[in-house]
Amino acid sequence: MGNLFSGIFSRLFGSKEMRVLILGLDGAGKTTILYRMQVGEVVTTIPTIGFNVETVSFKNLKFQVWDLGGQTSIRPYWRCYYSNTDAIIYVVDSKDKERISISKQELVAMLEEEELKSACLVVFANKQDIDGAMSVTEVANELGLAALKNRKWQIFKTSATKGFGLEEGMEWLATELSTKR
Ligand SMILES: Nc1nc2c(ncn2[C@@H]2O[C@H](COP(=O)(O)OP(=O)(O)OP(=O)(O)O)[C@@H](O)[C@H]2O)c(=O)[nH]1
Ligand SMILES: [Mg+2]
Repeated sequence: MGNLFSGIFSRLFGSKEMRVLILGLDGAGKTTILYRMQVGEVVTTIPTIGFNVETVSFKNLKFQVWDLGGQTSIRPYWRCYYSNTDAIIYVVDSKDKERISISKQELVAMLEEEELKSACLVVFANKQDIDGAMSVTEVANELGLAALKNRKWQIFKTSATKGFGLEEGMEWLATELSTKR
């Protein structure tokens, strides 16, 4: 009886892990964000060649979070991880004005993929602790977010090192994903 109920409850309220990909150009702060979310600390990172994957618990949800390397030569491998993805966290270095158009191109190309059709999108305008960083509105404009069709999306101003904005983003994601099921 207990098992029956716990079975029903876990189906309703989710013991199922949500699959989340963290994508973005190299140096945007993806790995820093993953470990900040998981252990609540700033870890020293090296450029990711391949991926890191961790389980992150938030509220009553469990996320299986994949952090993929963002260097030019390894971006083509992102697509190997797309299937069954519930959400994408797209990380932008708000200080990197030179490469924001490349970041947009990668985002647009990624969102055209059939396998990601129903994934919701959280954009982290990261490194907001740095003077001269683009504002969250500028980042949203540069990425052309307003033009996205048939996509649940939201943008947050974050600093992975100072630790702000990430929780708000996860909160939004948790709400989106629990209503989606
Ligand atoms: N000032 C500041 N620095 C940050 C922030 N987030 C990350 N960094 C720094 O940016 C550098 C790159 O961070 P990573 O997390 O390794 O970047 P990544 O996106 O995983 O890069 P790849 O693995 O190469 O794709 C590190 O030195 C981080 O400490 C932030 O919010 N503010
Ligand atoms: Mg990394």
